[in-house]
Amino acid sequence: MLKMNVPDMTCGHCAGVVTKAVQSVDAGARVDVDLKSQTVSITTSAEAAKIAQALDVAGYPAQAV
Ligand SMILES: [Cu+2]
Repeated sequence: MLKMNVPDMTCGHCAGVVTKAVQSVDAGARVDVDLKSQTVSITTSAEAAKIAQALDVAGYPAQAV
């Protein structure tokens, strides 16, 4: 499981965009967003770098925690 910090994620809309961005890399990824801590837990076999890149493109730069 990957854990990423996404500091620009502040509301339900952001959470939806982030979830879609992750699932554009791996449609079967399980994405758990915690808005309070601005972290995303992702269950996927995709590379972390690819997911980080997709989040970047979506406007939500992420850092691995
Ligand atoms: Cu938002």
